[in-house]
Amino acid sequence: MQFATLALAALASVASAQRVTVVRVAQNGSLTYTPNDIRVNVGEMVQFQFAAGNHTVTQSTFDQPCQPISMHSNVTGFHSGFVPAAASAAQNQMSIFTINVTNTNPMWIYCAQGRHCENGMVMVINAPTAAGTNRTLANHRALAAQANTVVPGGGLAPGGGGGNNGGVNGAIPGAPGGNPGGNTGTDANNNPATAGASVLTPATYMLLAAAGFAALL
Ligand SMILES: [Cu+2]
Repeated sequence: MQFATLALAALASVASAQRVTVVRVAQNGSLTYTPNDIRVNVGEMVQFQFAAGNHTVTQSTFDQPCQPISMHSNVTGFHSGFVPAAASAAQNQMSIFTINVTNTNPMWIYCAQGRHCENGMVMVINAPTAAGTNRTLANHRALAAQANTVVPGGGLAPGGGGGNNGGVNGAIPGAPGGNPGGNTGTDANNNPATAGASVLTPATYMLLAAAGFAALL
């Protein structure tokens, strides 16, 4: 209880200075991020709340959905790790993962669990706005349906796989020499891929009392 009170106080002090956009992960057990297409200004935060299941919040490029951005650019990107919501819920708590947005380049995000990404568990922060752009969330999801999920540092996700294992495994991020280093990820303006965000908390997520959370919203 004391921890929960401290955590709430810490968050409240931050929230008073910065706008926080909340994204629910697996709302009602669905394989979704809600909302999944958001605009966030530089200096603002996005807080992912893990509502159910065991999911991740992981950054990819537009062109290679379901795979870490580090596989296809020289950007490390962010990755929440796997977050089992039930473990926190059993303690009347909620796991969250918060990023601080540091530029307005598009950030494409997927869940690295199983085939969630292939099944559409993707989202975007600051999608390209250029007239006629084909780099839309709908098109990204269509690409994701054809992808093979890769877990950062862990190879193909359970249930992933298919025909491209050889090529994919050769570039697993975190493996020695595995980062190709090329700026293959670009946005509509042909800017190199950038992480665009920093992870706010030293640990990848923190726990917060569910009751205190409701009071904030
Ligand atoms: Cu998932």
